[in-house]
Amino acid sequence: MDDLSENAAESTPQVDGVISLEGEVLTPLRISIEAFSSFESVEAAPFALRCFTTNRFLRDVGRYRGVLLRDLILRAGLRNASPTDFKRTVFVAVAHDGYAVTFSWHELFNTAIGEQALVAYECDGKPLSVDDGAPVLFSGADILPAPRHIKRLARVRACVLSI
Ligand SMILES: Nc1nc2c(c(=O)[nH]1)N[C@H]1C(S)=C(S)[C@@H](COP(=O)(O)O)O[C@H]1N2
Ligand SMILES: [Mo]
Repeated sequence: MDDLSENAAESTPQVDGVISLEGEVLTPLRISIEAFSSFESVEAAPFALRCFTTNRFLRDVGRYRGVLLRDLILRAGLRNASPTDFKRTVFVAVAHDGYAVTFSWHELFNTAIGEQALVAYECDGKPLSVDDGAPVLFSGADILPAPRHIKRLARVRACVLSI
């Protein structure tokens, strides 16, 4: 399969290490971790993984390296049929097991959260394996990191909310 192909369909099977950008984007994409080298990489600070629901400490996590979620979204391009669509766009990030979380356009493109929301492929200089949860979507500016620490990210869907 191409590292970067332009024909992600809803029925596309989920493949380990390949992330689909889909929904209300200009060009639905499938991007493999190998193609991440064509994006600028960013490094996150080490942190304590703590569950939101139980407040339980799970473990310490080292320095993730990855690409910004917003850069992946920009590669697919946001649809803007009406010039204010982006202001009510949300992104649903879905893992292989169906676990899903949201990010809003505002968070990613107009707050500090977007500067630390990354899809990680390395931790402490070592490649993350599928067993480690790769690719991991991690929101480094969240108060409690576990809910938006998504293991085995499969796809990101852009949805323009209706009012
Ligand atoms: N893919 C996926 N990622 C996930 C979850 C999940 O169910 N599936 N649960 C989240 C929650 S609520 C917690 S507390 C942590 C648990 O991390 P652990 O299973 O690595 O200890 O993973 C987060 N990331
Ligand atoms: Mo959790």
